[in-house]
Amino acid sequence: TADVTGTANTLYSGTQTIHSEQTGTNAYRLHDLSRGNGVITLRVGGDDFTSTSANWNLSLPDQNALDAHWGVEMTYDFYKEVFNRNSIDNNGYALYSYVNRKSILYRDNASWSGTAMNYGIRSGGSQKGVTGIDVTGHELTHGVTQYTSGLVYQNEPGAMNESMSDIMGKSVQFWAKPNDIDWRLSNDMNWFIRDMSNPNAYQQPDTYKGTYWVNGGSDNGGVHTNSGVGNFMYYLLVTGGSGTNDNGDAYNVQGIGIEKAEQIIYRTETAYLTSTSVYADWREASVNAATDLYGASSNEVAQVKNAWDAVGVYG
Ligand code: ASN
Ligand code: ZN
Repeated sequence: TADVTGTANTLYSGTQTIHSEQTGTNAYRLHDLSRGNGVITLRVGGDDFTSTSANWNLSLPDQNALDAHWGVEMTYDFYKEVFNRNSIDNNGYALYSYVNRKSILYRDNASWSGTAMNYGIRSGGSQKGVTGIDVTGHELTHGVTQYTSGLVYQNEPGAMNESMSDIMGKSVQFWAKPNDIDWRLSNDMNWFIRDMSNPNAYQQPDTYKGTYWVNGGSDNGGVHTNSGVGNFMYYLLVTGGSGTNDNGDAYNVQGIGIEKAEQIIYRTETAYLTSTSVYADWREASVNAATDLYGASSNEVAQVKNAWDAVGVYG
C-alpha cells in the first residue's frame, strides 16, 4: 500500500488537501500514514470509509469523515509545527477517529474516550457531523492534557482541562483557517455553544467565582461552565481588551497575539501544571512559563498578569 495526497470535499471547510492510503487499484481508505503512527478515520465498529480516487467526494453522512480526517491532520500539524510535539504522547500516538456515532450520548456532541476520538451528528435530521475543526482540536487536546498535566476532569482542574481544549481548539482553527477568526465554539457548524470573547453570552463566568460560576453539581462540577474564566483570560491575552470585572475591578490588557499566547499556554500545561492544579496555580504557572520564554521583566509577563487580574485570579 502507499500513502497518497489528494483532495477532500469537506462539509465545513471547503476543498482541502488530505492524505489517504491506496490499498489497490482505484481503492483508497482514510488512513494517513504520513503523520506520526497514523491518522485513521473509521466508521463506528471499525470499517473503513473508501473511495475509488485519491480525490475524495463523499455526501452526507459519510462526508463528515472528511472533516474529521482533515481536522485531525491539521491538529497533528499544529502541535508538530507550532510546539514540535509528535502527537498526543509526543511519540507518534496513532490518532483514531470514529465518525457518525448514532447513540443519543453523541447527539450534538463529540468526545475523547481516553484512547480515541468519537464524533456524533447534529440533532434535527440534517446528518451533519459534530466535526468542525475547533471540535477536532478540542477533543485531541483532551488527549494532550491526559499525557501532560493530567488535569483531573472534575471541579476547578476539570474546568481548566476544558479551557485548555477550547484554547487549543480555537488556536488550531485560526492556524489552519486564518480567514476564519471567530471566538465562538463550533462557529464553522453555524452552531454557537460558547464564546471565548464573551463567556456571559452563553451563561459562563468571565470572572473567577463571578456571575454564572458554579460550585460542584452536574457536568463534573460545571467543567463546561467554569472554563469561561480561562477562556476569557486567553482571549484577552491574545487580542487585548479593557473593562470592569464582576469584582468591580477595572482592567486593561494589551494583547500579545496568538503566537506568543499559545506558546505560553503550551509551556504552562506541559512544564508546570499538575493533575490537581486550580486557577490560582494556572496564574502562577503561566507567569513562570512566560518568564522562561520572554524574561521576567518582559511585556509578555506583564500582560499575562493583567489578563489574570482581568478575570479575578489575582497574584
Ligand atoms: N464535548 C464534550 C467535551 O469534549 C464531551 C464531554 O464532555 N465528554 O468536553
Ligand atoms: Zn471537552
